[in-house]
Amino acid sequence: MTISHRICPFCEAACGLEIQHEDGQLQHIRGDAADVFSAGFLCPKAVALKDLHEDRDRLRTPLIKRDGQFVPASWDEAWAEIERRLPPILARDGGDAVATVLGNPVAHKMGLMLYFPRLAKALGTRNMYSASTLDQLPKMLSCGLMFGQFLSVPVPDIERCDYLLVIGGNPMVSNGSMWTVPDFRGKAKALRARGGKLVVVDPRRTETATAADAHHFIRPGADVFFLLGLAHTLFDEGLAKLGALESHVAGLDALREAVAPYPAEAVAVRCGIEAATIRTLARELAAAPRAALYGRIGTCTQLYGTLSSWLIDAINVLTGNLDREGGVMFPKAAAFAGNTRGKPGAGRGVVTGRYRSRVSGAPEVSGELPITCLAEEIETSGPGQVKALIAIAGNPVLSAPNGARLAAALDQLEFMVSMDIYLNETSRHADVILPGVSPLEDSHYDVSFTQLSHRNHARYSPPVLARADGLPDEWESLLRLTAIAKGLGAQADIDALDDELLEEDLSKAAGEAAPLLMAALKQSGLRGAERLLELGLRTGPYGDQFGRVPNGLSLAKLRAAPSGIDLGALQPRIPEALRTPSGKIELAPAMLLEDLARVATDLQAEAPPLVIIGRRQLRSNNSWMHNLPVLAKGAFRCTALVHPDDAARLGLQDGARAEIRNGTRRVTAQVEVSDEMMRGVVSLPHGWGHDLPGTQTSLAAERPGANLNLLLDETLRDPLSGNAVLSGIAVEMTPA
Ligand SMILES: Nc1nc2c(c(=O)[nH]1)N[C@H]1C(S)=C(S)[C@@H](COP(=O)(O)OP(=O)(O)OC[C@H]3O[C@@H](n4cnc5c(=O)[nH]c(N)nc54)[C@H](O)[C@@H]3O)O[C@H]1N2
Ligand SMILES: Nc1nc2c(c(=O)[nH]1)N[C@H]1C(S)=C(S)[C@@H](COP(=O)(O)OP(=O)(O)OC[C@H]3O[C@@H](n4cnc5c(=O)[nH]c(N)nc54)[C@H](O)[C@@H]3O)O[C@H]1N2
Ligand code: SF4
Ligand SMILES: [Mo]
Repeated sequence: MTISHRICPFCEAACGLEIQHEDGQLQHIRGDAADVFSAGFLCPKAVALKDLHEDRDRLRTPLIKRDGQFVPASWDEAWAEIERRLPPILARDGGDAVATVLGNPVAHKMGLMLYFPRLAKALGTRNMYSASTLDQLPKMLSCGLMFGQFLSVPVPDIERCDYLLVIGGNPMVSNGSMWTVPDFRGKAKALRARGGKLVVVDPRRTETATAADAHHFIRPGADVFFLLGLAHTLFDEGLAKLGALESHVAGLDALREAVAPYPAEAVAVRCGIEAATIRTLARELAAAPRAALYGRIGTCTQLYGTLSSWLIDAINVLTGNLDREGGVMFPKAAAFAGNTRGKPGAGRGVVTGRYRSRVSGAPEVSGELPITCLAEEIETSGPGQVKALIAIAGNPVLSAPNGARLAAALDQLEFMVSMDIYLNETSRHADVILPGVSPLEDSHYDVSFTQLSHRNHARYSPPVLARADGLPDEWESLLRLTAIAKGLGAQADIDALDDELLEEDLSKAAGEAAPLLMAALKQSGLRGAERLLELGLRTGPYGDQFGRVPNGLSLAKLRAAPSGIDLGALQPRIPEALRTPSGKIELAPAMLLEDLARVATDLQAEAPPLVIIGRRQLRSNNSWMHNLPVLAKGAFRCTALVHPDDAARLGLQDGARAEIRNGTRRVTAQVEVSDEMMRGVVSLPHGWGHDLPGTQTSLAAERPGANLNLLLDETLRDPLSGNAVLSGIAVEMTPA
């Protein structure tokens, strides 16, 4: 029996697991009690790693579509097919004709994270899309504008916090997001045990709300009004105290002026929270010795996502809680963090709209365009039309609004490649599917989540099990696609290409030191993603700087610590972490102040009688874990939750089916009546709808569930970030 360690790849908590196996067979999965970061915590999904590894539906060989049918193919055949079909499109129509879509698991796969930029550069396309515009791009944009880097996202320092206000997040179920915090439940319990307070603002009395000291319903999509009311109260009642940040902010007066029209009394009806409650929450935030305001996906996936995300951190600044222990703080990751590179304290900041989407004119943000623009970019002819697509670990046919339109558009493509582990709702449209490897067959380091962790740490997982002969690692597949895109051919020497691209990077980043670094890296014997990790770690803020800092970090050091290396509690990082041109925290970026005009005209809007929101569930993860037996069993979870008063008003029966409509769009779902819903709000989880033809996820198809996103409107976006609106869409509901 062998025990191996693996960071769980399923959600952002990134728990350290202990995996027992024998002769290539998995025996047992449990939390690694010695893990320096997660200390043994795990959730039921971790155990499903075994089901995933063994799932017969999981693809192990490439598939090529011939006469409309997928046939298994060798890797050489798959590469040859791509070589035959992709370069001619690039040559004829240019890079923009080939779009890329990245899905959520990319963030959980070191090889995909580190090698996608290679492919993107080789394609030279502006048509880059990802799940970020269904998720966190508003937060990245507000943080980019305020702090100068898209991933400079301050996270609650929960272990030293006395007051935590959670808005639009349900970390008890999601296990935290844009905030890597394994065992949120345990940490929240500890916070309360030491006399602290947890407060939740959410249209549903969630699992997190149930465990909190207080919960307030909020009208979906109305967070910006609530937050303006909070900020107004802080100024109005003389509670705005910046403390140590005083000399590091710009725009305080402009912020005061911007929120002036929004006293709690003026926003209360619009957000559904009484003025007295808003004022009390502002006073509590200001009075707590150490407080954190944390907002997550509910505050992003709406028309005012960027404004809401901005106000959350502005309020953390106003209460003196940004960058102080027990407030919200900036992690200092061991590798890859933009806010640890370059000159500390100031930088170029971020800009958006360097180009715009061709059809709707949506601005580029962080190098991408809104995923809700993809269908129209495929459908609309003219120069720059998308003719081919490379989809990587994404299932937008289920995960993006109006997947039916996207599915039809995908069928119009001349060529599509999916890098995926299943033949599912999206990959069925591909001409070639390139399977990824099981998470137990590759090595891992959390490129992103170490930048969002509640405590600094570094952990590396080597492969648990050997890969079948000839099965490439995903970085190798990306590099081979890169070679094809660069015209080097399907049989190119990708190791030589890897060296060449790394040399290019090094000479840009390290100048004269580049040849020495390259020599050292070659000497390490490492390849691909691991070699980039070695470079990131050794040149990172804790690195050994290739020998110049004795005892500094390197991959060898991480390998020698299977349960990880603790790098300590978060430390204050202002001004060092800032990369704004002013070297200040920008409290009132012009783009955001201008956008407040939309808020002003919307202040009096009336609530529709019924709006829909989503819901995450512990035994599910977006669209792709419904095929794993250990998670799929038990009560059916894709139900429409409605408040008893709404059920009575609409004639809906618990357990019966109802039709939910948005104009001509409709789905039917089983009703679950529950007073955990706010009146006038129905909740249906996303990621379901596994009843489409041509997929190969047999267990998921047995209980397909309803696709929430069929009801949503792909034309609704936060104009600044391009993020889709997934919350608060008006619907009608009748018994089916
Ligand atoms: N209405 C509504 N819609 C939502 C949301 C919501 O809250 N409400 N949430 C949004 C959010 S936050 C997100 S992140 C998106 C997620 O949506 P997507 O980014 O589309 O991701 P998933 O649905 O998780 O699909 C992941 C795909 O990756 C494949 N996959 C899994 N592991 C691997 C691997 O190791 N390698 C490869 N190559 N492929 C792999 C799976 O088979 C699946 O096809 O959904 C969004 N959609
Ligand atoms: N078990 C499980 N864990 C997951 C995932 C999963 O699918 N399942 N997905 C992962 C991914 S990709 C992500 S991005 C994270 C997301 O992590 P979280 O943001 O914690 O995810 P949710 O549970 O969707 O929480 C969003 C909350 O916002 C509320 N909400 C909806 N609309 C509004 C609104 O307009 N205003 C406010 N204030 N609240 C609103 C919802 O009721 C819900 O409670 O979770 C990750 N973890
Ligand atoms: S909480 Fe997330 S990372 Fe931890 S075991 Fe569960 S799915 Fe894996
Ligand atoms: Mo997400």
